[in-house]
Amino acid sequence: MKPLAPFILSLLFLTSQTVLSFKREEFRNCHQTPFCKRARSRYPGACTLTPHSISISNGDLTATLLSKTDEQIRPLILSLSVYQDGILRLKIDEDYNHPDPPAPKRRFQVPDVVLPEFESNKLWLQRLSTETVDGESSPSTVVYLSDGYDAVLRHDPFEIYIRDKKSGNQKLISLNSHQLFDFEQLRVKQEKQDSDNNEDSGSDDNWEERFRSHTDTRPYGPQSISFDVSFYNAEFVSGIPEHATSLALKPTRGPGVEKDSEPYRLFNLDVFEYLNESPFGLYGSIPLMISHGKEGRSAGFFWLNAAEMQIDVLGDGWDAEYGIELVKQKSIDTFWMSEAGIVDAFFFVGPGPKDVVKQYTSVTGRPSMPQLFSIAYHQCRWNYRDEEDVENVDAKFDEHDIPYDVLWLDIEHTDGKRYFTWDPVLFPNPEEMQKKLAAKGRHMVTIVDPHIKRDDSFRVHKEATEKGYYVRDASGKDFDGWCWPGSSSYLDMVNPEIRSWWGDKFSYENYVGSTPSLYIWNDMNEPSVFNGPEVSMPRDALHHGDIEHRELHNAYGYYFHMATSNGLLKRGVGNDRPFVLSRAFFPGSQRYGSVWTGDNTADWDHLRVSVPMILTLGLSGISFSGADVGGFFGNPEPELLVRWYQLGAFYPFFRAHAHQDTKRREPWLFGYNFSIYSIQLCLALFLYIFGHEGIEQGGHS
Ligand code: NBV
Repeated sequence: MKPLAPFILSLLFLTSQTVLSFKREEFRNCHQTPFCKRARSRYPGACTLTPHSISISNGDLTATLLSKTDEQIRPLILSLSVYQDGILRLKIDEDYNHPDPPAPKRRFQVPDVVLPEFESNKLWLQRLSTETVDGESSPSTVVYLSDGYDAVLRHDPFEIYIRDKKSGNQKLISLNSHQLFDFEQLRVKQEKQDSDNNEDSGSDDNWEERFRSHTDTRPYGPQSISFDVSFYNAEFVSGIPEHATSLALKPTRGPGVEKDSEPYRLFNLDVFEYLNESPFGLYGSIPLMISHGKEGRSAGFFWLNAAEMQIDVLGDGWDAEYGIELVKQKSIDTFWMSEAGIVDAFFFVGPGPKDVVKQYTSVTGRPSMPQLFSIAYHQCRWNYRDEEDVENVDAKFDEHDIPYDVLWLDIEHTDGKRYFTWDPVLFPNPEEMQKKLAAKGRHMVTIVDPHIKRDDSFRVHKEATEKGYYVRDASGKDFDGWCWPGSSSYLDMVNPEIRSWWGDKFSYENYVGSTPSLYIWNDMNEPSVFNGPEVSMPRDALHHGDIEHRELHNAYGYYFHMATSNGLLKRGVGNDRPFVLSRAFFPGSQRYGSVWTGDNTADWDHLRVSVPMILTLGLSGISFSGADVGGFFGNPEPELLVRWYQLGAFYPFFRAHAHQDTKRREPWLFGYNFSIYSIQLCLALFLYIFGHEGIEQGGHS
């Protein structure tokens, strides 16, 4: 028996690891994602589109893109618009006036992200000039962007770039320089195609798509878009959160990169125990990339598109793989692929990184001014059990003279996961509890998730059903998925009427037991659906206006956050600045509150990676963000917890949080050692304030 013991022990260890860790097989990789696989197999030079009928219409340059080789495809309509600060916007969409064959429906253009003030700052184009750029065989149309820059549309092969007039017309940023552009057009399913759905056949039969036990009916066939974007004279590129990885994005293809390496994925997902150092998509998505080069020169590229996106950073010499070494100005080349939507892209000229962030936030909005209390320390745990627990924790902070401003309640405070309610036994007097905290100048935050319990006695569900406010499944019925409350439905937040109805739920009379010192936490808004494909909503679910879920997936959480935040604004007096924390995010989320980096783990790697994650969020407009101090999963050793507090003090959003299965870890539970470390914390703060850079290196090395 003896030799069996280590075997059994290692087996036990391995199973516990599998139960606890990231379940890769639940999520698709690029190879299992048909649009990604197809796009990655394209060759440079494959695009045969050229612009025709170039003219000015409504102050924009417009053109029709036609294929030189395939007359079957419908024309595409391209437009270039110029805005203040040298911002160039490129749109490419189907030609909806084309009769033969007509587009079966309009593709989704993300509303409510671009600020109306930005739109009104469009500079009306008066004049286009045509020239033949040195060394080119085909002419180009040139558009004046600003005193320093021109936008150029090269005709054949089709390319769009910005040139820097002050540096001898060198390119700054370009699209389709390697002719990887592709735009799969919407189609109508023909009868004969129903029986045949082999994705890999390469034929016209790419309709249904399967992943594990899920089938995506894909009623309009493949509809992806892909293209290359190059950043010239750049040393590295950053951005495209959310990934648990470095600030400078590592190449995902090219010499020295493993053959099966994945692109950076942007697909909002509820990932259980995410991995450190991974291109895997997490809870939020911002398709903004910022390049940085010598002399502090930066440029930016933003693609406003809410469908699943995959982005390759191509390492130096990637083109050699195709046997074509392209002679070109030094650049970092990237390859962008999205499952659906349109091209609605913005080019930012910088020149510094700060300018790029300013230009990007002039399009999507500046971060809202936070409530003063919310930039202080927050104490959270899944869950503070009952009112007595809340009272004790609050009292202990005073007893130990540890400053804190906000106490949080997770899902267990509700009556059966019906949000806007309180467990009648554990929290019988919620108003009194909040008032006691408020008397000391403290606030409370409660969780409100997007899954609504399908229970007819629950008012929110009853009303939502009667009004037809839920997202529908592919057959047109209210979508029914599994989440914390059991059988649940999801509000169709892309519809402004539903957002406004949701907002009203935060009024004091609707949210019984809430007081002016109560604020909100939106979790699970990717949205997370336990029994859905990749723990989310099926891509063929239907939203308002027959928008497929695939087209807006990455923006779902954004609309939920927006509706909640506007609800707090509406609720009245004293709440002129809402505070809403959200797990999912999208461009523009900075206008509605803060975000955090989700379910991290109590280990040194997660402490370390929180720094580039939060910096990347900041570069992408979301300056108010943080990571769970102490790590959500697992039990931190005292030194790790202390170091995490030291670092967390510098997170813009500073909250300790822990999983319900972890040991209690309120700061006074760590005794003498903790106090010693607290002294170090003060020292570190002191050093930081006086300009030393010690704090970031103060962690475990
Ligand atoms: O609501 C429970 C947790 C919450 O504490 C955490 O912060 C979220 O990221 N929630 C996820 C759901 C359960 C995760 C295992």
